[in-house]
Amino acid sequence: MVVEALEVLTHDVVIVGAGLAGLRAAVEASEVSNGKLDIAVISKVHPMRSHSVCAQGGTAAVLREGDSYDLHAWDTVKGADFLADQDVVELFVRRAPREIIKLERWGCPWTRAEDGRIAQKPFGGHSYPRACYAADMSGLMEMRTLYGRATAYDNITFYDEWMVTKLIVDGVARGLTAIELRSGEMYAFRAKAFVFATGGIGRVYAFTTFSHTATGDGMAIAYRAGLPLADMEFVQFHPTGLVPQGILISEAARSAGGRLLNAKGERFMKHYAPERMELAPRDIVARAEQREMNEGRGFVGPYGPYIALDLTFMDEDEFKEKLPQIFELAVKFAGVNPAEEPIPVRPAAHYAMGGIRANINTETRVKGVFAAGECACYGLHGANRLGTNSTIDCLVFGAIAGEHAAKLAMKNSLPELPREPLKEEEKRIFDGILGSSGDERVPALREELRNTMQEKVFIFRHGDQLKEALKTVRSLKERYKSISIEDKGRVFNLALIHALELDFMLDVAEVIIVSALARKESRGAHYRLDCPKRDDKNWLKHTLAFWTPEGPRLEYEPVRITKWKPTARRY
Ligand code: FUM
Repeated sequence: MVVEALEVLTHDVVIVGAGLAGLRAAVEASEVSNGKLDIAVISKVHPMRSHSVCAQGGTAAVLREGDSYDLHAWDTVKGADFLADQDVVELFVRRAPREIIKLERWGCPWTRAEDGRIAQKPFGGHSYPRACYAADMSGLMEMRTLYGRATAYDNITFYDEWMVTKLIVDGVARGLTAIELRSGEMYAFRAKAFVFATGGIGRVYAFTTFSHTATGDGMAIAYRAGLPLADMEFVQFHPTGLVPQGILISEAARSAGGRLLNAKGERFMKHYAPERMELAPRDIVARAEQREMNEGRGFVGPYGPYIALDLTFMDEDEFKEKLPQIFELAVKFAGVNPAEEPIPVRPAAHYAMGGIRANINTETRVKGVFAAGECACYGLHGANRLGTNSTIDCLVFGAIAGEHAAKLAMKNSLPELPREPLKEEEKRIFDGILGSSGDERVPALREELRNTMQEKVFIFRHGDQLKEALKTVRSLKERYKSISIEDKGRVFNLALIHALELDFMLDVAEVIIVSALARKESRGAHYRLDCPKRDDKNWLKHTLAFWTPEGPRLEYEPVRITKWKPTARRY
């Protein structure tokens, strides 16, 4: 397709992001409209390179007699340290099973139990084995299934390797701008409804399980357009990032019996979560590991301290059958045969509980904009998400977003798209960023940002360190104004893409820090050494961050409690 720059491409529904939530939204929007709506899916990478393919462990749902919706909901609410909106949790657990079955019917190769039913395994913080899985490649198999399904509809157009840069809002959502990487040209998109399903922010940290593309673009774009970001102080650190790269070693390894050991050979989780041990919720396990290392009980290696994940009770054949991907990752990326020696791990940035504030129907505060999956915050995960509740979040709320976006698009007409913001955006990017000739370099600024977040906005936080981090991020924002990009070409200019991503990451990092600095308590994944207690009286509320030229302005919103009053959280 050859089109003029800033040509306006028109669809009924535009979905940004082609991971689990985006694809699920696309399929639902297509089905709800009986194939009548014209749907576009825009993705910075080919859909099968979306970060969702990296999900390993599984997808939670109530499928068996001994389990119940209330139990799944309770586990989620308690895991969330009571910051979850309970009406959202109740809807979520009820809608989860049908998503598993839908995927099954669409061809997802779920691992089977001996009786032929979909197998389920235990996961951290869940009181029942409710994680459905496809070996240790659950995300990949779910993505293959959904991508296959979505490409079967001829009313869904894929814009692969297109990067969205701006959301245009004027009362209602009016359009988007996006760069086609292949040509380097910018286009505008008009639609009646927009769904953001752009994933997480992991790359804001130096040590992360996330793909290089997880730079918080969608969150920053929505924030700049006036939508609040909620609960951004709550960043999940997964207990088992492979040392040295941070690649995910799934909790499935601990579900299979993997033990965490300190350098004294001690199974230290007995001091922190004596009942659940290695399968306590992630905030608790990650904090325990970090404490062990901080107090000198970690192993010392060429890449810093680490904890041993011991799975040597399995022989190589059993390992390769049950956890094939983990076996390969340990051998190829750490040089360790995990059937013979423990895998070196430490906590790695893994998930944003916060995101674009949305309601139970995934509607944001701007009419026509919906958000689903990790980039959204409808209050499902509160202060700490349970493992396997994320892929199912993408499926449940992706479907809800697709349905509501489709219904809106079927009854609304196309809003006018003003030309002025399009021209401004083109100028900002091509004259301002690509044309700039300062002496700052994007990779250097990005590394400083990621190291600052890693050192000062990590598992154990302190007000003084957060203030220092904020100062650094604000100075990086100033220095960003003097970057230059050596490659001035348009075609597949990844240097330009990295510069745009850094710009988004700086905004997201600032929101995380400002929200964390304001929250003077410890809850879930947010632990303040200077305020170590949970404080329900003052802080049982969601943080909302609004963009202003001076930095984020915070407001708060009450948590919706239906059945479960906050109690002490013991495991
Ligand atoms: O450990 C894991 O497999 C990760 C699962 C999740 O984040 O839900």
